[in-house]
Amino acid sequence: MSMMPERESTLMDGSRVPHALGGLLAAAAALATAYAASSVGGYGPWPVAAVAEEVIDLTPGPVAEQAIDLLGGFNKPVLLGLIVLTVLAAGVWTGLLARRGVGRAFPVVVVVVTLAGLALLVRSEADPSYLIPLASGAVAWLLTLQLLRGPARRASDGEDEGRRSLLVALGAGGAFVAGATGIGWLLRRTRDHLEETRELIKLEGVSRPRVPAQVRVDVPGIAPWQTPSSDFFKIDTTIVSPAIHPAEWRLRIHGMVRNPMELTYDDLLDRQLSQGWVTINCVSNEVGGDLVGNAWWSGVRLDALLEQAGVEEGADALLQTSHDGWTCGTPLSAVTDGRLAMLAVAMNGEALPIDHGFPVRTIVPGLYGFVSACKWVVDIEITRFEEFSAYWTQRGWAEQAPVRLASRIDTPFHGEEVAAGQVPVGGVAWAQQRGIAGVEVSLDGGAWQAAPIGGSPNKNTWVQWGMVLPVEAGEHTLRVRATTLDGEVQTGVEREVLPDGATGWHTITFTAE
Ligand SMILES: Nc1nc2c(c(=O)[nH]1)N[C@H]1C(S)=C(S)[C@@H](COP(=O)(O)O)O[C@H]1N2
Ligand SMILES: [Mo]
Repeated sequence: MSMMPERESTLMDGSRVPHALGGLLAAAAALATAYAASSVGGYGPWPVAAVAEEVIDLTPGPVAEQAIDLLGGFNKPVLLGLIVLTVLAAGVWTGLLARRGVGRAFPVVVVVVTLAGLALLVRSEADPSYLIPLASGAVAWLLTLQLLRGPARRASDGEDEGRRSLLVALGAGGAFVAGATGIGWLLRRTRDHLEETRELIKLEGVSRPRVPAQVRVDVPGIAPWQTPSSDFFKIDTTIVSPAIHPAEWRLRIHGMVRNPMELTYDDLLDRQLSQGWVTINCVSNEVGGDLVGNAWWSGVRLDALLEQAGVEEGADALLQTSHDGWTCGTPLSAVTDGRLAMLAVAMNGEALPIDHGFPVRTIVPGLYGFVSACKWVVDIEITRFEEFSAYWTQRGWAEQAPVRLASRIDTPFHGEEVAAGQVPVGGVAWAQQRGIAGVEVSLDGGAWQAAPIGGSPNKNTWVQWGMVLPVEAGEHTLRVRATTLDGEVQTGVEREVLPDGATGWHTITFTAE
C-alpha cells in the first residue's frame, strides 16, 4: 500500500499534458492569425485553402475519385479539417519540444510554414505579399509557445499557481483565437458581399477597352501596354479597403462654390460618361520601378461638375477626402484646363475594383496619385491651398506634384544573362500631358542612339520603346532617356522620390554570353 499523497494529484502533475495543451493553443493561434491576416484583403487566399488545393492537385486521380465517392460533397471540408488537424497535431508536438526551450520547436514551425508557403507561391497569380499571413501566423505560434511555457512547466510540476496561470493563459489564448477567427470571418463576408454587388453592376456607357493598333512594340519582355487591373500597382494608407455599398455612397462638392452638391452613385451614372487611356504613377516610384500602370478609365468629367457647382473667384484647390479620412490637394487648374480629369467609376471597362477605389475615385492625368487620385472619394471641397495641408504634404511631401518625365528598361532585366549577338532591348516611357517624342539608349556609356517607340492614343499614356542592339560577349551597361514633345530631354541628375518624384536615367547591367 502506498502512502497517501499529500494532496490530490491531477492529470497535469508531472505530465506532458500542460505542454501539449500549450502547443495546441499555439498552433490554433497561428491558424487564427493567418486566417485573419489573409482576410484583410490583398494578402491572397487563406493558407489552409491554398494547401488544400495543392493537395488536390497532387493527389492521383483514382485516389481523388475514391475520396469523392466516399465523402461526396463533404470532401473539401473534410480535407480542410484534416489540414487544420495536422497543424494542430504539429502544435502539440511543438509544445512538447518547447519544454526545453522554444528554439527546439522552431524547426517544426519552419517546416509547416514552408510547406504552406510553397502551396501559396506555386499559384499562377501568387505574390510575395501572400506570405504576410504565414509570417504573422508563425510569429503568433512562437509567441504563444513562449508565453505558455512557464505556466505549463509549473503546472506539470504540480504547482497550484502554475495550474491556475496555465488555465488563465489557455483562456486568454482561446479568446484570442475566437476573436481573430471572428474578425477574419467578418472581413471576408463583408468583402465577398461587396464583391458580388460590384460584379453585378452594369455600367451603361462604359465601353470595353480596345487597345489601339499601333501602341505595341514587338519586343518580348516589355510591360503590357494596357495594365490588367489585377496586376495594377496598389498604394494606399488603409489596411482594409473601405467597403462602400454604391447605394450608400455620397459625394459632397462644397466650399467655394455657388451651388453645393451632393451626388449619389446613380446621379453620377445618369450623367454623360467620358473615357480614356491614362497612365497613373506613384510619386514613390524609384527610377526603374513599377509603381506605374496604364488603364482605360471611365467616369464623369470634373470640369463639367464644377461648372455646374459654380466655382467662386479666388479658389485654387480641391481638397479631396476619402471615406477612410485620407486627403489630397489637387490644383483647380488641373481639373478645369480641359484634360480628362474625372470621377472614375470604371477601370478597364469594369466597375472599379474595391482596392482601386470602388465605387468612385478621382483620376487626373499628369499628377502623381498622392495629389490627385483619391480612391473611395466622398468629399471635395473647393478651397485654397493656403487653407489646408493634405495627408502626405503634412508628412514632408510636396504640395504640388506633376508627374516627371521618365523612362524604364524592362528587358533585359538588371543582372540578366542573354545570348551575345542581336539583343532585343525595350521598355516604357511617360510624360503625361506633354507626350513622348522619342527614346534613346546608350550601351556601355556610348553615344545615345534613338530607339523606335510605339504609338499612343493621347499624351496621357506611356509609350513602349524597343529595338535590337548588337552586343558582344561580356558585361554591359544599358541606360535609357526620353524626350518630350515639347523638347525636354530627361535629366540624368539623380533625385530621391521625396518630396516630388525621382529623376535620373534608369541604368541596368547585363551579361552577354
Ligand atoms: N483613399 C486613398 N486614396 C489614395 C491613396 C490613399 O492612401 N488613400 N493613395 C494615393 C496614392 S499615393 C497613389 S499612388 C494612388 C494609387 O492608386 P492605385 O492603388 O489604384 O494604383 O492612389 C492614391 N489615392
Ligand atoms: Mo503614391
